[in-house]
Amino acid sequence: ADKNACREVLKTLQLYRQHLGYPSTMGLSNISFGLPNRPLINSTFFTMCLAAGLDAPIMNPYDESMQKALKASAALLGDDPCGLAFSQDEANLAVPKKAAVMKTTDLPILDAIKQAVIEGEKDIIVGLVVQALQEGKTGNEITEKGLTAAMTEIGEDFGSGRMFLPQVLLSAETMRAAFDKLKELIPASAEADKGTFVIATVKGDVHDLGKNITGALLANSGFKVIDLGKDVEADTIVETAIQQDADVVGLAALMTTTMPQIDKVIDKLQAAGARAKVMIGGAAVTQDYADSCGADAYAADGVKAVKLAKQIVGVE
Ligand code: B12
Repeated sequence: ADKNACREVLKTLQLYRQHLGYPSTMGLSNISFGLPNRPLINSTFFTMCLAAGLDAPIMNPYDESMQKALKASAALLGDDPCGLAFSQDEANLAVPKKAAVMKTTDLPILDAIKQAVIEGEKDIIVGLVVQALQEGKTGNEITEKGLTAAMTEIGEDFGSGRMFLPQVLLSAETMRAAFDKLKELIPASAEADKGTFVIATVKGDVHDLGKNITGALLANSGFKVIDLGKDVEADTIVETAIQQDADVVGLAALMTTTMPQIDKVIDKLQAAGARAKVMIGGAAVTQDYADSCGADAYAADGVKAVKLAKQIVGVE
């Protein structure tokens, strides 16, 4: 075999693309002639050729390793945005689809919303939320039984390797679209007189779905909610708490790596003499952690957060 053959082919493909720009086609399997493990050599060569600009390979479409190489390359070369198709494929291989998956639109409405979030069906989710409200479901029911239930299942599947990051991202976007519509259709309560609640996801952490839900529930219960967003510097949180004379500062952390940020904010609030009580939440946080870092309250979910906030400001 010619040791330069592979490099020459790649160079040719690149030059061809640069100077001529026509689609290119070529056979692949001669490259492995006489070598052991031909499928491996063929699929490796194939991915190199794709990166160099090959458009139409002549190959056996039923060859599984070539198919996999094609899909993985599409994910890496940006032809499969965010690697979503690749992730869905791999997830289906890891767990064959449950027997008969019903079409989203045939399910009862809250189940349909849950399934649409899991499947990342961004196009239909807003319509489903509107339909659920028309059917008399409340915002809380939709949030709890539809959106949060979906995310809980996604969390389990992500943790156990049945779902991958691109899919979680798509589901998160779908959930956000649903939630934004809900907020638009059910505006926060008019009198925000129960107290001021500053809420944020701590520095280094971009998880904000649960924080948004908690903030919306608080706003709907009569709190003035100042949402600083996600990945927020400790100093920004402390400054806002002081400027706004906040009653409560709510902090979300979803990762073990970002939990120490909670301690940081609490220390800085104390140093600055803020009167606000601190309430913490998010997947990684526990009551034990709250006790150890000196937080005033821990809420496992948004409904609990509202209850505790009312206790803190003395309206319940
Ligand atoms: C969705 C999700 C994402 C989305 C987030 C999208 C978004 N805009 O939020 C994306 C895809 C971006 C993501 C990225 C990552 N993620 Co992620 N993600 C999740 C997942 C699957 C669900 C989280 C969620 O939204 N749940 C639904 C909501 C409704 O629940 P919730 O957040 O818990 O909120 C409720 C309560 O906690 C509480 N609450 C929430 N906030 C607050 C705030 C206050 C003040 C209070 C009182 C209460 C409260 O009330 C809420 C409503 O009832 C979790 C798995 C899990 N088990 O949580 C992993 C998870 C949190 N992610 C994880 C990881 C590792 C990552 C990445 C590092 C992955 C990577 N390799 O890149 C990155 C991190 C990026 C970063 N720097 O932050 C790990 C963390 C592990 C750990 N213990 O540290 C988890 C646990 C998954 C896992 N099992 O490995 N992720």
